[in-house]
Amino acid sequence: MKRAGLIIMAVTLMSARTAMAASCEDLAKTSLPNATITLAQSVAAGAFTAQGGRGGANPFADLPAFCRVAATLKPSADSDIKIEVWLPASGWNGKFQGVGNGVWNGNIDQNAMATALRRGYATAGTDTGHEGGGGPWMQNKDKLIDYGYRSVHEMTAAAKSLVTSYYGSMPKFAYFNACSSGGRQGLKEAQMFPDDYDGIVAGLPALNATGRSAYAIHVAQIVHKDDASFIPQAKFAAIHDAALQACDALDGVTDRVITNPRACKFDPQVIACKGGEDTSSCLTPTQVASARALYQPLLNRTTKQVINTPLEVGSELGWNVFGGAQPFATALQFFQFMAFNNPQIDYKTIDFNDPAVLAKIENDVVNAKSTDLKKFVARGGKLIQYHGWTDPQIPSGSSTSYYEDVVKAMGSNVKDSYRLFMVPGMNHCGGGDGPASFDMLTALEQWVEQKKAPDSIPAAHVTNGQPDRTRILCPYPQVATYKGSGDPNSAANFSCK
Ligand SMILES: [Ca+2]
Repeated sequence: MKRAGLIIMAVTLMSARTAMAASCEDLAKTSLPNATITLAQSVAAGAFTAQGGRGGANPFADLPAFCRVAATLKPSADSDIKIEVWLPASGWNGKFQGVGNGVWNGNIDQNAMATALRRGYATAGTDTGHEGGGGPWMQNKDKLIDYGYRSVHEMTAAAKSLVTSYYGSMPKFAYFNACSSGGRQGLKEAQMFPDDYDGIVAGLPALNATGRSAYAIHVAQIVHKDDASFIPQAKFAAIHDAALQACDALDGVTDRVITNPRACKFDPQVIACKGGEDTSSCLTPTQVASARALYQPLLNRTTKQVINTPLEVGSELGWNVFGGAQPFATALQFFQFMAFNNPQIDYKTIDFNDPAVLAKIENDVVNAKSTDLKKFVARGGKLIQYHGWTDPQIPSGSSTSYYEDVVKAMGSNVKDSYRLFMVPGMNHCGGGDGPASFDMLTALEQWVEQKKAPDSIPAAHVTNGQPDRTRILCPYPQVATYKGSGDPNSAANFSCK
């Protein structure tokens, strides 16, 4: 077995890197437009460690040998985009995977790159052109464009060039795979640079990043209107239990997961405190009013248009994100640094009826709301989007609304190129009581490479590394429906309807 494995490895190595291939160190001489290559270095298997990391186990100890390239890209005079490209020294799967970032980005996600590398991918990541979170850089038009969409596009072009130089051939397929702000980056790619990727996984995309920031501040204003309006975190479990009481069984399985929150009517009034009491298991009248308001969208009062969809029934355990003691930091940074150049802004004074504020919330550089996927579809691109119904950071309605808007704009045949999978009981990029463990990239590979469209995707709920419940995820608007008999913890007893 060992000998056969060695021979296969040798053949792979030979077929992966042709006579045209450059050595890793030679990549430093690659000519890339508007770019300076700052590092081209062979890294031995297991030798890579995180910068600044100390103590504890090295999370990269299992990485195979790879060629590590770093570069700085300057598509505009103010740009300062850092990228890294990692190229497997052997066992390359012939493909490229771009990875994305979370929140306001500002660092290269080496963990996501490592995941791609372990699967044999050549991979790239970027800091999107600035360091750290939201800040004064947001007032710089070019830096905002870099963050909004240009950095990922430029990274992709540079990475494909380096892949081609190193292996002597273009990647057979290119994928983008990320969640949160990275999901937003994926949608931006499909909308603006349809030739960059053959397939895109856009998880929990912050596609309405600015509207979401407005909604988070709106929630903070509700719960901090006065002391009585605030809902202490100790009460979230009681609200969640009451929501489950009202909605959990509607899907035929009582499992603390609400399969379709939209099918459910829940009024937090059901746990109103009686006779002037105030305990962690009930809500005072003002707290009932706050809780009701959190389930309502933020509307433009003049046009009645939805600025952002609300937190969904089932998300209550995560309400400290928007409804905690302090406003959601990412949302506040949007108003401090991007919408207004005022780090001292008092969030309580932000008036969502003020046309000047509303105008700032519309931001096509950052948001990814364009429903025109025609070019991406025409070139054969495939897009898998997913979102946890109980996401407390990016209310999941932005994904269902966007999907519905795309179908409206492009017709229902768009499902041959674009599918949305809503994940019941999943929080932000994972976690929760639902089946939050799944492999969207494999589903995408099969769709792109074998034309096998994902009619359902296997998923599991995992406890201590062990799956204790399997389910299927279904293309929206279908939902995983219990067949009515058999083990409800087995995916085999569910179908998409
Ligand atoms: Ca249920």
